Parts: sequence; structure tokens; C-alpha cells
Amino acid sequence: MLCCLISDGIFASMPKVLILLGSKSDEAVMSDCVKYCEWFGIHADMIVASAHRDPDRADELARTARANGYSCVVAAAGMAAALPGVVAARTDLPVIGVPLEGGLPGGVDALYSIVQMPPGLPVATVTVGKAGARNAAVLAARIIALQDESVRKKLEEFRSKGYKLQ
Ligand code: AIR
Repeated sequence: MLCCLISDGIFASMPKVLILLGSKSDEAVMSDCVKYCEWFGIHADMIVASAHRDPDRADELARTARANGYSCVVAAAGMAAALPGVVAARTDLPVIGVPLEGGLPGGVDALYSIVQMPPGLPVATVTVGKAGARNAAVLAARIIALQDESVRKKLEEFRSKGYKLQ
């Protein structure tokens, strides 16, 4: 019981990032986002919520993200990747978009879908694919580090390792 209380307490004090995916098929490429977040001491919840196939779920998760204690949202999708933009329309939290390959060569369909947001509604778009999964976590860490000293120290360590985990 004591253990639970202690672990709950530690858990509760960790910064949190919500990672939304357009499909379960995006999980493998986005797994590094969770791994990198955890290395920085950031708790990550990864949930599938397609903007096209399950728009109500995507909408609900985006609208409740701040109240649920998340500092920012990472949204990853391939093809006509509307998810990051839809999330940005439903929350004032910073939204980081990860374009994934799977449709047109190089993931350019997803890249253009995510990066070309209309004025006033930004999505911070990172690299296509696996590099983007990692960069999304590092960018989330940089945002969180503005107010979190332990994450800022992990960013220093990350830099000293040549921007790698080991
Ligand atoms: N997708 C799913 N709903 C909306 C979009 N844009 C994307 C997923 C995935 C691709 O479509 O993010 O990258 C193919 O999904 P699936 O489920 O057919 O493998």
C-alpha cells in the first residue's frame, strides 16, 4: 500500500505528454517517442484516435488534454494526416505533429497535411517518420524544461551525449 502511495506520488509529479496516433499501424514507428519521453523523465500516454475514423474520440482527447494534466500533445499520422491540426483546433496546448510514411513516397502527403496549417493555428511539425518520433519527444522535453528543472538537466545530459540516449 505504502509502495502504491509512493509510486502514485512520484507518478503524479512527473510531467505528462499525450501521444495520439492515426492508427495502430503507427505504433511501431512512434515507439521511440515513448522511449525518449521516458528517458527525459516525462510520462507518455500513447492512444490511437484517428481524426477520420474516430473523430469524436480524437476531439474528446484533445479537448480534455489540459485538464488531464498533459503539457503538450504529440499527434502522428500518415496519408491525409488531419489529426495534428484537429487537435490544435481543440486545445491551447502546444501540438507537435509527426508526419509518417505509408502513402506517397517520403511521406510528403502527411508532411504537407501537417505543416500547412492556416494562420493562427500552429502545429510544430517535425521530421518525417522515426526521426520525427524522436524529435517530437525532444521538442516536448524542451517545452517542458521551460518550467521543469529536472527535464532541463536531462536535456543537458542529452546534448553532452551528442543528442543520443547512449
Ligand atoms: N490515418 C488514419 N486515419 C486517418 C489517417 N490519416 C492514417 C494512419 C496511418 C495510415 O492512415 O495514421 O498512417 C494507414 O492506416 P491503417 O490503419 O490503414 O494502417
